[in-house]
Order: sequence, then C-alpha cells, then structure tokens
Amino acid sequence: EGVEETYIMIKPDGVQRGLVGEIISRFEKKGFLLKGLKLFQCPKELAEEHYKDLKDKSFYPKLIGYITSGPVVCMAWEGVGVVASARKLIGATNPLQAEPGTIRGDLAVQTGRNVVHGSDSPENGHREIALWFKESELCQWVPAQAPWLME
Ligand code: DAT
Ligand code: MG
Repeated sequence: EGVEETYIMIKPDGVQRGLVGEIISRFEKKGFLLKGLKLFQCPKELAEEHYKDLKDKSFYPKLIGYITSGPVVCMAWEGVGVVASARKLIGATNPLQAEPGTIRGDLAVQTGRNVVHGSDSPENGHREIALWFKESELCQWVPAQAPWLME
C-alpha cells in the first residue's frame, strides 16, 4: 500500500458543539501525519465546488447552507492507506447506521449533522486538499514519533 493524502473537515456542527479536539485527536492518535490545519469560514462558491457531484440531489441546497453556516476545521492528513482508514474512523454517512467507536457513531445522530467529512478516494484526497489549502499552508515534516510508528 502506498502513501496517500486525505482531506478531513470538521463541519460547522462539530465546531459549534465543541468537538474539534475530540475529532482531531482520533486521527492524531491513530498515527497519521497532519500536513495542514485551519479554522475557516467557507464561501458558498467553495462549498459548491467541493460538493459538485451532489448538485442534482434534493438535499444539495441544505447541504451548502449547512457547510457555510459557520466555521469549519480543514485538515490534510497523510499516511499509508489513509483514505480508506479515515473513512472507517469516520463511519457511515448516516450516524444512526455508523458503528460505535466511529466518530459519527459516537458523536452524531443525523445525516444532515454528521460532524465530519473525509475524502472518498486518493484522487479526491488530492483534489480536495488542493481546493481547500494553498501550497504554503501545507507542511512537509517528520514527527519525532515516526520511527516508533512504522518499522
Ligand atoms: P459522505 O459524507 O459519507 O462521504 P456523501 O459524499 O454521499 O457522504 O454525501 C456528502 C454529504 O451530503 C453527507 O455527509 C451528508 C449529506 N447527505 C448525503 N446524503 C444525504 C441525504 N440522503 N440526506 C441529507 N443529506 C445527505
Ligand atoms: Mg463523500
């Protein structure tokens, strides 16, 4: 398996509910590498570009309203197999179907308030990180724990 990158975003409900530390902590403790992190008020145009594949869905206008309703926390994470692994840590789209132990399974009850986003493929990981971050906002670094995380 190769090194991938994924775009993780704490949605406005996660920020308003004081879950920022809790959610970041799950990815941090797992052992992925944080490359970018910011609190950000998303403009409507960016939300529309991010969710462009869903533009024909009935819930799309509400989704755009929700994502732009307050600050989000944008994150870029790197690691071997990080895209699928992060999706597992996040859990099913509908929090009532998400397994206990997952972020949505533990912290949310409704699809329209599911607290976190994660890219669904390595290609979308690249696309979304490029969409939400400037190159200068991303750090290339080696954490002190690196040799204790992978042999
Ligand atoms: P995911 O966020 O698990 O990748 P998705 O990409 O299919 O799910 O949808 C993006 C977001 O759109 C999802 O997190 C919440 C919202 N959404 C999806 N399906 C929905 C539905 N049936 N009703 C309301 N909102 C929905
Ligand atoms: Mg998705």
